[in-house]
Amino acid sequence: MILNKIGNIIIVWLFYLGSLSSFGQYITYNNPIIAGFNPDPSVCRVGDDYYLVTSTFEYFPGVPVYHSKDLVNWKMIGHALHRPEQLDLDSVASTAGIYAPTLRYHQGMFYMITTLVTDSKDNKPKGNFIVTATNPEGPWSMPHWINDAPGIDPSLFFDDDGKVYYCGNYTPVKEELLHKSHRNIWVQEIDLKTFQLKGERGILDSKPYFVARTIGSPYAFEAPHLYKKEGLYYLVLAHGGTGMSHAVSIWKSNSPLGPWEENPKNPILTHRGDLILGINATGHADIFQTKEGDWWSVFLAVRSKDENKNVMGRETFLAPLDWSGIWPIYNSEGKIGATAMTHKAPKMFKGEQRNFDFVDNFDDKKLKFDWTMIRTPREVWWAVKSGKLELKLRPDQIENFQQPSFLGIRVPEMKIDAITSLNFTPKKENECAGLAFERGHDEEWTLVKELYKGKMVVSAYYDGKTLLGRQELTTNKTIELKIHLDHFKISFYVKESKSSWILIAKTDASKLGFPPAGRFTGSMVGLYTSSRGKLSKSSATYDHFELKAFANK
Ligand code: 6LW
Repeated sequence: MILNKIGNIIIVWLFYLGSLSSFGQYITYNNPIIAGFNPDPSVCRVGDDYYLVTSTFEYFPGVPVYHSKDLVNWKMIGHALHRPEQLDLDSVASTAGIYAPTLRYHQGMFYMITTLVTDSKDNKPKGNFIVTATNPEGPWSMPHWINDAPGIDPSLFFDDDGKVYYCGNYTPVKEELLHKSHRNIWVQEIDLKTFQLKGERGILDSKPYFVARTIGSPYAFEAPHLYKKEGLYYLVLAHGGTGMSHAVSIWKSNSPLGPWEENPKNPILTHRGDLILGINATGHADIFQTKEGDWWSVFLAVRSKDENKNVMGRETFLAPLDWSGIWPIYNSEGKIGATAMTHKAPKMFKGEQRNFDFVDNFDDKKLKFDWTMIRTPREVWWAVKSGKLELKLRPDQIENFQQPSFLGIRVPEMKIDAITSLNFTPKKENECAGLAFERGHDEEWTLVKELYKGKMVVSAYYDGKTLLGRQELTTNKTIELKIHLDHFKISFYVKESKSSWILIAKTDASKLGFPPAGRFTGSMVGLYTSSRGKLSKSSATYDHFELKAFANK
């Protein structure tokens, strides 16, 4: 009996040790906290609840809203731009669309402020706008466009005297430009009844920074976020562009409109010149305090030891801040001014961190929030019913600037399997259905069932045109399709009932790894149908989709 009890105690203790960083020390968590394409994170706290938003560019719905109680596990609970009438992404180029959002909460209302970037010559509404909601799951309001608000990366700050400030960046006039990416920061009061700016504009000029630092990254001042602590105003911003030179710096002032005094220890966060840790491009930070009084920061980073080698894009990271002195210090217990793959966890975290696998058996009545489309849908071409997903075949193709029947999931690791089971009878050679893997507008691979010379086949294509391999099917029953990515090799498989996986093609995918600065988005993999330029009445059904992520492999 006593032995039994001791045995139980040992077992429980061993289980608990599994979540400790080292023998008897403390609980840790791993970065990224939200894997896959999730750049420009912004957080707000409401009591014990934390909400986070990220950028979505040409993807719909726009701006996912994540919720967490422990800062480590985040669940998508909806989107701030979830209705087509809120967000016109028709013909928007890849990496245009919705840029860096900021999320704030004030007196029962959530405010999400962001920028819609579209071609300067089109007639669409564009620029900076706010949507509001009393429930972060939605519904969110229609956009309130802000007049005379230049630049990108808007944010809001609620002062304790009732005033609210807008802050963003702008490009100086031509004569004052020191560099093609020279940007300054501006702050101005905003009236949230009319959603318009008022009063004078305060400027943080980056010129002294250019003069003082001939090396480093004085250009592209952006992502300004205002905070107040012990009566002082702090302006945190990013600079150096969203690639290898990305950094976060801070200024302080007695007034939200400046003048601003620079932290002599700037930048407070950067992985510039550091390829060893496997984390680069750290920047675009938001800072917040827990209910318990601890300070934390979310920011974007790219997992890679080499600037060209990342498939996921910019992801959301979390790092501890020590703000016991005047200036906040990132990672004061580790490498100061940096982040790490593993940090000591927030107090609320109990030790179990979710993985980034995704499974959908289509048992819900609606599409799960994780599914993402390219551009704004103008008709409903998907239906979830009786444990199946039905996708209509439409003329739009994934390799064109269109709105294809594609539902994608963010790719969360360098090594993944995406598997689906498909029921589809192509009636004409232009009809196809299966899986697609894409990044931005330039890289698309498709693995589709189609008719070829009167026979049912599964074909793998690059860019919709280059045939990589083809397998004839023996029956017209349900098939399984698999795309396997292993770093920069991508392979395509088919399986008929009872047979094993047949490899159709394996190819190099190193173009997926453009430097992050050139690509704001990340990779997506998911379900795809098309009637390739012609009208069709056909549809395909899927019973199952699964994305298996092989972490750190
Ligand atoms: C965003 C800017 C940036 O607006 O990249 O990395 C831009 N930071 O702040 C697009 O995400």
